Amino acid sequence: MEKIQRAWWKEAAVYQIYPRSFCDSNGDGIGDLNGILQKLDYIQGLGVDVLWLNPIYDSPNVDNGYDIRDYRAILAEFGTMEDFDRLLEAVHRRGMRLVMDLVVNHTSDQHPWFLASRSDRNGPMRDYYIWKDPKPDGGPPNNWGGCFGGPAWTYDKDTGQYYLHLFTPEQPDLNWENPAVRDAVFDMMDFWFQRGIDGFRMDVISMISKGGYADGPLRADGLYGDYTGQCANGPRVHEYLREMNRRVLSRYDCMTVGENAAVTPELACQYAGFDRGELNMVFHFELMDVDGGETRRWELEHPWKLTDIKGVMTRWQTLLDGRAWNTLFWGNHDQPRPVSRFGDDSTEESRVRSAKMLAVCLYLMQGTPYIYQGEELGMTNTHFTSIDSINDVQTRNAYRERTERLGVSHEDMMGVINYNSREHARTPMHWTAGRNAGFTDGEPWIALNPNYPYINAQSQVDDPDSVYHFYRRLLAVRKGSDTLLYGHYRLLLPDSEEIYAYTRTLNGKEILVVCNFTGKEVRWNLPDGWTHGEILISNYDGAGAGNVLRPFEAFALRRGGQSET
Ligand code: TEU
Ligand code: CA
Repeated sequence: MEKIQRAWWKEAAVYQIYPRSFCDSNGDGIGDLNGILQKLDYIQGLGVDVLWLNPIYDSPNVDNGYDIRDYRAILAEFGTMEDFDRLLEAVHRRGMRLVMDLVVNHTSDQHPWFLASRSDRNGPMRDYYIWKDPKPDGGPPNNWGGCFGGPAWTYDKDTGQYYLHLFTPEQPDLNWENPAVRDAVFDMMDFWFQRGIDGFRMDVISMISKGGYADGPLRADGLYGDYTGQCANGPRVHEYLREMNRRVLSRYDCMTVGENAAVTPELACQYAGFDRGELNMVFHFELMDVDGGETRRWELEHPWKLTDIKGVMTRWQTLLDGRAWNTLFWGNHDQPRPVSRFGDDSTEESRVRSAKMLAVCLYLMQGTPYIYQGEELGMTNTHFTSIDSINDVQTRNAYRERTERLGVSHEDMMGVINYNSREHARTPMHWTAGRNAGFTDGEPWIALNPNYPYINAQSQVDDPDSVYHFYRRLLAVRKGSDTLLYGHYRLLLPDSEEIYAYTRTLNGKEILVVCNFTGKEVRWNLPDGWTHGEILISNYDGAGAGNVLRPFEAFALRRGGQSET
């Protein structure tokens, strides 16, 4: 018998909440902590175990909370520390856990550390951030461009130096080489663990150790150099994470997930290896990049192939097995809506069918599922006609840079924004068919997707055939099966551009997962030995037997005569 290394965070499913867009309890148009509190029954009903909240700390909101002004205070729009404690208590009372976003690659430029740092070249906090002298010609220290447009360096004329910001100028990078910075961060993490939280999702944590400051290779847009080679997976990143683990994480029964840009499966086994004393798991970007959605985000064409998805997932499933733990996600607050991107939202029938199919395909693999709010309803991309209606700083900056400096037309740019902007994920959650989808009694901070009258939680909770109920059943099936939780993954039909099929195997037990990624009927044959299998879940009635898969058909089958116990 193969021994299973159990952990609660391996068996859990995570529900990601973007608090600003989840539920507004006081009519100011902005989602808040009391709004989340009101929806805990709904969340628990889905069968998830962990809530991950995007940043709720005090922030000037240049990047919706990813620019933190005070790590120990709640953003006033979201509520108070008392509201937070009440929410945490209610989550725990329900047997669920709560994970916070940890944003410590950078702070807001309004953080007292940065105000002090920028005020005095010789002051004690100067080295909290990364300051460099200008080049002899007065220009920035190197050619790096920021992830959200413009150069990665901003000049401070009072002190005559440039500071580094991998994102916007309002998000200066902390200098992790300074032990005082690490002390301050670890202290702050401890503050939240003492309040009772259950873990952290760590924003761009693979970037905290900078390896050098030479010019980078020119990016595809030709405007700036790419910093990834020197900033991602830098020389001291594992040392820092081990120190964090030793000093903070190891003292709590917590879960951690790093957001690791430019991580490979090999590197993931270092960041999240079972014996490494760093993190529990990492988010990689390879699935989000099968259509060029990350590395070529604003290019006009974004075709993808099923064999590329299989290639990515199979490598991660195989190389991490027994060594580290996978995260499973089709989207998050930085991505367009998965059913619009990888499924088919063109008709109601295909939307529902393909949303369910995508869930079967991914969440029955080995790893912890992360479900982004609204995905369980099959929420779709919306439609933007003007850049002025868009709030997201990345999208706005990209629009400006590409129309003004690269000559891209308004129509082309809106076309790619309508495919790929992170704004699609940030439209408010659909609760009801009523005014503002029940998100707010006031004026929503961001326009709703107009399809809420027919895609909303209320109607789906009442409908056993809904995407919501399908997610609920799927998570229950996963949780009830050690084979699905811990089994080994093996890909079938590697060359098919239509069918994704794989097995999960553990101690002689076997489950087959089959998904038709197309909106057409596809001929296929059940592999030998599966004809008397038991259907664990299916998005059609009575599926699986014939030699045709119906449009977006998906099911999981347990080998005949086997049971879980
Ligand atoms: O995102 C990090 C990141 O790599 C982003 O560049 C992401 O890939 C981008 O949105 C898509 O091109 C994290 C957060 O998830 C994001 O919301 C923040 O804006 C960013 O860090 C800065 O804190
Ligand atoms: Ca509010």
